[in-house]
Amino acid sequence: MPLEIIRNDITKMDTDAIVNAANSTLLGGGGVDGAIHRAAGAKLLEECKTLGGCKTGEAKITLAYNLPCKYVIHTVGPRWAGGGRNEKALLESCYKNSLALAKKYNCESVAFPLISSGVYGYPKDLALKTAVDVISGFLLKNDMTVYIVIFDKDSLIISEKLFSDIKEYIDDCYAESHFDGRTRNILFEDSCMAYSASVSLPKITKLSELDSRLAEIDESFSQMLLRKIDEKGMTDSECYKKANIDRKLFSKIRGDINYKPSKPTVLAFAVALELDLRETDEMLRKAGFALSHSNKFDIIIEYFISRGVYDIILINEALFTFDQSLLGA
Ligand code: AR6
Repeated sequence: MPLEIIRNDITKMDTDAIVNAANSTLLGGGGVDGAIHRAAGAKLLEECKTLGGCKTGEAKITLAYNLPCKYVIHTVGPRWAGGGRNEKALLESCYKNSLALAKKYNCESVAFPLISSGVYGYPKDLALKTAVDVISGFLLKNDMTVYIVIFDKDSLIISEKLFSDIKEYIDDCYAESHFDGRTRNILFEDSCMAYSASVSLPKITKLSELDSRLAEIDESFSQMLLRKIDEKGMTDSECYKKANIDRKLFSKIRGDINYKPSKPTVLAFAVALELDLRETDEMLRKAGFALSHSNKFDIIIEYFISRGVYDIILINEALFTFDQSLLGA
């Protein structure tokens, strides 16, 4: 997945580069800055001393010494002062300049902390939105895997209103699924008994009959995906980028008519193609899956699709908040 939001300690990331939320001296500090310097060892500070500091919104690169990554990109986020002091544009610059440096150093993967959202006081939801907007814009034109690493377990990413709406929807769906489940089982058992009493199963006696049935096989997942891309007037790259699916995986799907995708991959394409619930269900069935009210992941996806909300980043933030795997590869 080109953009992933994960929970981790950034010093453990073995991406090509990690980004440090530093201060303008570049000589270390608290928060993620302190953690990175501790894990990298004293040589990082030695190299930082040669850089002559860094202005807010700008970025500088060093080696990573004892860290598992190759480079550390140091950027200085703005202090939050209520939003009227150009904070958003400065924070955008942090991401843009860091990504440009990562690209210049041929990094294929880079991990960001939520810059400015700790000591510098930037509200976490706004900080995340800016991070996602800038990174997504960059990924439309560049191939790179970018991680946003969230450290503190309890940081609520989506708004409280959306959180409580989704929670209510999940509770309702669970209740409904348990009630339906019981009803459906009874009906199913009854109908099985009636069926076995009255009907003898059709027998396929000859191999040629089996052949002809197999010849009537339905459109595959890969065929449906390519057909829908055409019908929606999208290019392949518009579709896989919107789905947050990487180009290599898309090529595999395109080249293999019988490709078996994972459920999150199918749903990522359904969201990118803005399929309604019926079409989403059809696409899932092609890959052997179905939406179920017995798990939170499916209910959350259904919540968004049924409301016509196809913002994959917002959906992933909601999935992340509810501890579910994300859409995409
Ligand atoms: N891995 C990932 N994220 C982390 C980690 C970690 N190990 N530790 C903290 N965070 P902050 P700022 C998160 O305060 O707001 C320093 O003293 C943290 O939960 O590190 O840009 C500098 O020297 C928060 O969400 O950076 C500057 O003086 C995010 O990283 C000042 O703080 C950023 O929090 C910079 O403040």
